[in-house]
Amino acid sequence: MSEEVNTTQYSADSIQALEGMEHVRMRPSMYIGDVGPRGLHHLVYEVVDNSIDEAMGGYCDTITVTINEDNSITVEDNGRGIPVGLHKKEGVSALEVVMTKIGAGGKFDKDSYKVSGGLHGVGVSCVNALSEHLKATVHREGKIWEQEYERGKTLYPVKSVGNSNITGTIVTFHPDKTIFTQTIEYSYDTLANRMRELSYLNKGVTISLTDKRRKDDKGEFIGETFYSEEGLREFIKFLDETRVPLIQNVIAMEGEKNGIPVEVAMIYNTGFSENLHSYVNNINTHEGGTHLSGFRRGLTSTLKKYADNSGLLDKLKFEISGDDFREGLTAIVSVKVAEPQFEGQTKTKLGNREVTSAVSQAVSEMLTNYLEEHPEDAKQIVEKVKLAAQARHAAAKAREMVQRKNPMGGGGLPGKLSDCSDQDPENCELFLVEGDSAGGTAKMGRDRNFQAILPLRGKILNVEKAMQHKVFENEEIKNIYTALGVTIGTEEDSKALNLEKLRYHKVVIMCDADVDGSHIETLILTFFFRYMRELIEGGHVYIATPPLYLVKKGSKKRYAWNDKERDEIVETMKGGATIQRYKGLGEMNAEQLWDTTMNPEYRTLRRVTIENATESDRIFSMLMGDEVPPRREFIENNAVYANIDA
Ligand code: 0RA
Repeated sequence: MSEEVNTTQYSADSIQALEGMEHVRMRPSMYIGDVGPRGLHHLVYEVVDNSIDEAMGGYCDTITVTINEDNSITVEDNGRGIPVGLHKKEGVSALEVVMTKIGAGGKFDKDSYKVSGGLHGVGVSCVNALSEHLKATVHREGKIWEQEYERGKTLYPVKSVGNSNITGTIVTFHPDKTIFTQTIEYSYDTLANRMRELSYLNKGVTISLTDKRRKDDKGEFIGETFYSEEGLREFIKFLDETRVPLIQNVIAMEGEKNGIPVEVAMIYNTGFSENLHSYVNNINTHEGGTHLSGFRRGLTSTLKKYADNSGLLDKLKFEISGDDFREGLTAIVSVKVAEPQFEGQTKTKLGNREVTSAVSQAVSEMLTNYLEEHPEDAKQIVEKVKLAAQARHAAAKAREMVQRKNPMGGGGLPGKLSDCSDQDPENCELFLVEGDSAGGTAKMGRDRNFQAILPLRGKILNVEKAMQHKVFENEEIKNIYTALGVTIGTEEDSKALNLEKLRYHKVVIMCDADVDGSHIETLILTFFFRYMRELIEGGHVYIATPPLYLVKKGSKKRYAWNDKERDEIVETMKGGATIQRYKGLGEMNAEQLWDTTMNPEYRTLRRVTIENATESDRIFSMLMGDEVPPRREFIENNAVYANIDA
């Protein structure tokens, strides 16, 4: 492992190490993606990943993560402890090398599935470089060892500070405020979601999270412990909690194919959406890739063969397509790849060719067995596929209508759209407004040069409960497609959204700031999430934030977006102020709407992002699905945007 015998290069290498750390501080986004909330949380994942690696090697079963009162983070594991002995090549303790040399982590453990150049796996040294202070404590060889750093610079050589009869590693870091200028406040929910996900992906490992900034009613710190006995099997149950299962069991397998560790779990539900989630080395591959292609291939060929042999599809008049096998399917594919190649816009698409057949074979074997052993379930699945094929046929017709009406196809824009005059999509904004009356106000208030208005009638269709053809037949939804100028199908993927002719680069959902408004907002977001996810991923979807109050005194007018702001304004006006609560957009006049909500100079738009597709999927199916109790609980907890980070 660490002790390579080569002393000649030591000085040159340590200079390089320093340069490496400086480089991380100069170009942090190159290493952790960005320096906003995402990058901030990435630091934690980076440290936890190291402990997970230790757990995957079988050396560690417990990881604890603590958000300390001052927003510093402590990650502790009961692994072997980072080696502290002399690293001959570097001439210092191995611990110091791990903590201060960019890219050193992987060298210690050649067998681990480290992601180099990917999203994670840049190493704990990166976290060190981006922390104003970091302390590493190692329990190993009967002693407690310690070293501290400031902005990646070692404060003292590794020293022993006491005796110990356990082993493990403890890292506490304070993110550097001068790097993370936007915020250094950790989100409990974001970390909890990731720790939960990790516990499903690495069964048998206990991961607990404690938030020392907050206490519950009993005076105890907020926290959760995540542990999964069954891994992906349980993950599927968690994802499909609010859906109605079509078959009795989760179908799952775990094993190695062509030297690639593959884990797959799937179930069918009575719904219509396809929910595929894929991971490589514990990283969510949002853009899919070869492992997902392998899954699809194995699924399609196995089910096709079974259906053909069973004669269940004999009377079907049209060809079954790959999509038909995936309606109402929730599946997770998780592979471990030694040298993953990541491609795609966000570098979350697996490119390694050899993975396709490994996963495809694994799925074929797993599914063939299951279908043979569960003929009743097999029948249910084939029947569902048949229905899906019929519905797709109907949907294709409806979709053609959407395409034909496309402006570029010569069909003209929707009558209800008040378009803007600028022709450059980059400058243009489309406001989706609830109701004709608010639509009218927005039309008067807007800057017609670059702002277009599309009023939507009342409640839009709940796509979570509708079959595809109903979605494409829906007037409001057709209008959204036509107004945006987007079509379905690209050269690469017949189902992908084609954004080439997108007519507005900002699509703004503008609803009342009340319960109904937020419901409509969720309906629209559900539609975007299920049918236009690429639009969200492209950063084109925004939510407008109309004010809640107008505070007036004489000719003085101020707006407030929450109760605290309102009270502060009332205070500064020193008595005699009148407060108007806006119950809806309709109560504002055009000028007020422009001033507060539409004028780029003063408005606040929240960009909708998909922080965690797995979690968003669950939230949408819960919010919009059939089962009422969890939805009510969720809405009562009032966390509609828990994972739609805007
Ligand atoms: C390389 C070798 C050994 C342990 C580790 C890495 C290690 C790294 C981290 C990072 C966080 N927690 C960790 N725990 C262990 C040990 C090699 C040996 O004992 O033979």
